[in-house]
Amino acid sequence: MLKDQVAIVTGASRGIGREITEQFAKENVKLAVVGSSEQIHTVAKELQESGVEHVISVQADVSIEEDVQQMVEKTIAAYGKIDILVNNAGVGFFKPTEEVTAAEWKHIFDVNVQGVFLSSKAVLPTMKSQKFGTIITISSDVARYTIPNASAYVATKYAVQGFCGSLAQEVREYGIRVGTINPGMVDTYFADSTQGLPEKEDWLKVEDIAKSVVYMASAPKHMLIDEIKIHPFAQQYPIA
Ligand code: NJP
Repeated sequence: MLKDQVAIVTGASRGIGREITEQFAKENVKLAVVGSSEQIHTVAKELQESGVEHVISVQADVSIEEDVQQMVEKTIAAYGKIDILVNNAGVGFFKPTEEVTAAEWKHIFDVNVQGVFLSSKAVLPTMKSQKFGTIITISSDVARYTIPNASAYVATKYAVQGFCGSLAQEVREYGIRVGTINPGMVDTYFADSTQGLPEKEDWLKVEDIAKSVVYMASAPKHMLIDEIKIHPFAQQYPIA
C-alpha cells in the first residue's frame, strides 16, 4: 500500500520523527527527512547505511517560509510527487504563564502552528494536482483538554487541531486526507528531556506513535482516519 509513496517527515532528526522514518522505510516509502539542524543529514546517512535506498535530507526550519518552499522543491526534484506529509516538528516547555517570555511564546507558535500551516500549504498544490495526498500532524492530547503550567504549548496544539479540522473539510474534494495523532506522554527528547530515562519507563514509546502514523497513512482511499488518541495506560487523563 505505501510502497513507493513519497513522504516528507518534519522533525525527523530524533524522537518520534526519527522513528517514523524507520517505520516508513520498512514499508518502502521514499523519504524526505527534514530538520532544522545539520543532524538531519546524519539521519539520512544512517538510513542509507542501513540499506534504505530512497532518502534525501533537507535542513529546513518549518517556521520559515523559504525553508519550507525548498523542502517541497527538493522533494519534487528527487521524486516527482508528494503523497504524504507528516507534520511532526514541534517544541514545548512547561512553566507558569507569568514566567513565559513574549519571545518564548512567539517561538513556540512559530514552530508548532506556523510550521504546520506553512508545510501543509506548501504541499497542497502538488497533492491537489495528484488528486491524492495524506497530511498527518502529530498534535497532542492537550489539543483536547488542558493541563496547568503549559498554557503556551496547550494553546499551540488547540490551534493546530482547529487548523487541521478546517483543512480536512476544505481539501476533501481533492482526494486529500488530513488527520491528527494525539498522543499523551511519549519518551523522547521533548522539552529538553532525554529519551530512555528510567522515570519514563511507563510512557509511550516512539514506535507506538510511528506505527500509528503508518496505520493512518495506509488506510485505503475510501477511508479517512481523522484522529487517533493514544495514552500510556499509566497516564491519568479526562475521558470525554
Ligand atoms: O520531540 P523531540 P518529540 N523546524 O524533541 C525538530 C509532539 N508531542 O519527538 O530541528 C524543523 O524528540 C527537532 O530537530 P532539530 C510534539 O509536540 C510529543 O516528542 O534538529 N524541525 C526534532 O527532530 C511534536 O510536535 C509528546 O532540533 C524542528 C523534533 O523536531 C512531536 O510530538 C506528547 C524545528 C523534535 O523531537 C514530536 O516531538 C505530545 C523547526 N523549527 C505531542 N524545531 C511527548 N514527547 O510527550 C524542532 O502530546 N524541530
